[in-house]
Amino acid sequence: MPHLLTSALPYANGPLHLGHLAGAYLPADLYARYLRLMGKDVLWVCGSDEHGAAITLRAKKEGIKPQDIIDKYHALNKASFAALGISFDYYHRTSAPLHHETSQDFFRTLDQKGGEFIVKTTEQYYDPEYRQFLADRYIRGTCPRCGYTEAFGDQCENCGSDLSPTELINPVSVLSGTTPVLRETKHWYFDLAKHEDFLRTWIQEGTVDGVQVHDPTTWKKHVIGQCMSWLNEGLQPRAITRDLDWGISVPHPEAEGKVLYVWFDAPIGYISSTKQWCLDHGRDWRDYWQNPDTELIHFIGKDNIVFHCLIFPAMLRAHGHYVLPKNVPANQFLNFEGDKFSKSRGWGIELHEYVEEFQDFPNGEDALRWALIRNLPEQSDADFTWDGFTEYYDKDLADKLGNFFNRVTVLTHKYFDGRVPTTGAGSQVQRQLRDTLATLATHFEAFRFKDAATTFVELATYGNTYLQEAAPWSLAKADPDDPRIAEVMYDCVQIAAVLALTAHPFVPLVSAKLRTVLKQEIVANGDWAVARDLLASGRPLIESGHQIGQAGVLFPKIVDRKDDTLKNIIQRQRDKLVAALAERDRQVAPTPTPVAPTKTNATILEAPAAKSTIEFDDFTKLDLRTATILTAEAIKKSNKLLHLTIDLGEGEQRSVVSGIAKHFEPADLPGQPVVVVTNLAPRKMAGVLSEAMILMAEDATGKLAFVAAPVGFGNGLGVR
Ligand code: B3M
Ligand code: ZN
Repeated sequence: MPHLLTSALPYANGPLHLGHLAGAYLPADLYARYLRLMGKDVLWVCGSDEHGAAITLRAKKEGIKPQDIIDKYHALNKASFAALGISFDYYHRTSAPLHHETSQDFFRTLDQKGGEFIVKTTEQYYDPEYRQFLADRYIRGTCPRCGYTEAFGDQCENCGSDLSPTELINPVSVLSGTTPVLRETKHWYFDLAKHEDFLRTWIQEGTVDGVQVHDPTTWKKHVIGQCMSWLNEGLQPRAITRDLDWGISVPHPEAEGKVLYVWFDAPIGYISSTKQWCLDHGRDWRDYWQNPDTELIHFIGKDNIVFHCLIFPAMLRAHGHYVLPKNVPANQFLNFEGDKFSKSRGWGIELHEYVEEFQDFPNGEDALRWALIRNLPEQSDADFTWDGFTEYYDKDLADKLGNFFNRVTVLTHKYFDGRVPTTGAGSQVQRQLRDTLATLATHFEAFRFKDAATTFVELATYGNTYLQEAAPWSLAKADPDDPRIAEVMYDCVQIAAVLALTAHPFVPLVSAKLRTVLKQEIVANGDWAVARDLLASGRPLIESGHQIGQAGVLFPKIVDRKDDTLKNIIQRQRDKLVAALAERDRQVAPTPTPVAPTKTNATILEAPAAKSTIEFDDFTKLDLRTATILTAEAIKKSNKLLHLTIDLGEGEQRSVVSGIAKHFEPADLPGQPVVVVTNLAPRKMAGVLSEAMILMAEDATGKLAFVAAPVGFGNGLGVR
């Protein structure tokens, strides 16, 4: 049964960051590596998405050609993936002639079928100065939902709303900076509504024409939820052509000067990538795409769900003969140190930066993979922090995996010259290893990679505890010939062998080193299935008498070391963030004024825009207390900030800078009860130190009110 995996084709218009890696690439890599260990027929394709207005816009901004942009970022992204062990079978590009042909053929087939496309003439924005129609991304204006003044014609990046260009207030052409005019133009629309019933049954029941093709209970709830909300709103025809001069020309006599919409050709990129790999390897691409036995899995981030679960399947269905995805285990988003990744704000770290800046970090590629795997945004948004990175590295890789391996090899050499001792023991450990392999497989097959990582660490913990409690060094002291010593070391070598083998999907670099140390064929070749069958039949993975090597220290700890090299590498990253924050404060950019917010929401002023799901433990980290404002005065340099002193009770006063100047007169504030976060790290704003943050609520008109207990309520107590 062929396994065909795809990962979202990244736009070749900029570098990728850790969030991308955790979304669509690392999970797919874990899955691909697992399947390969299991000896499956796996083909994992990806490539650069090299069309779309984002690329032409960037080229225009930099004064170079779109081709220069895609060449640069295709190479950069491909190299970054390779450096981090992302093991695509093929990384194609959508500018390749094979992809253009494949996409045009696809269009022609749908066109010739009749009934799939609707051709419509509509009014669209046109820039008379540049004499061209404006793609959605070429129009900016004010978002009608949140008032953000820099919204794009298709989406507001501030509130995330999907928009159409004519909804924008005060639209402006990005090309000329002038107000665009409406003009008639003809476009091809894919009649998605026609496929609504098919999609609904396929998503909800997992059946096509009465045949079960997948099990919907294995799909993530948020994926099905998003699909159902689209379906319940009713699907609309989607324009699949654009008036642009960059892209794949529409193969139709009446479509001169038009190109296919990037989201029409990009998913077809999975097919052309497969074709190219098959050409290179003497295989037939139809064995993957047109074979009902194929398990097709799309790895994506949640923003791409609609394209992969509704539009592309409908395209495949309309075309006929193609398999549909068996699952689309879309991930949620990864944030970075509590906020969204943002290049312009210097928030985050790009893959190529990590590779460069961590080149002296021992097994740094694996350290990053591991930190991300332990914290994948599988079911809800997650947050990457350098503290987390340090902790996962030290606790899991150094203390558990590295330490166990090192001790086992050292002790086997000490007591048995590195030869696996002869013994009759091991049934309990054998059972444990069998169970671990089974549990790991279940997690991998259900795309629960975080759980798989936990199971893996638990095995290392089991090994360490076993070794610690059995204490062969004490046994040897009492009686060097105690047969228990051989038993313990034999068992531990078996545990080490399973760890070395199953480490491969998570930390491939280190796994390769560990497997070399053990010098055993099944483990070295990574034959998971063979190992599983051996253990099941009660046989050991590594036979008595087998000679193993020495592991040495694979993961020197970050914390508790005499020299600070590793700590310094991480500290440099923290310093960058402190600098980014200082820059943000310096600019004190006014937040967009809401025009017509749809709901009342409690807001913490100056809080980051990203609101990911947090755990209860995160919430309890906030020290919320009641207080009273004592003094309030304007800050000269800022029309937004006020400098307040607050009384927390029991004589404790603090200085607070709050962005409420536009809403309140300083004279009205003394005596006002407030609720404050008291344990936020102090920081300077407009040159004044702020040692707490005041909580505010915002109503439907954008008016602010204090979140507070009634006047006279006692000060200085915690808030429950
Ligand atoms: N390039 C969008 C993205 O990177 C797009 C994915 C295409 S997958 C077929 O989010
Ligand atoms: Zn908005």
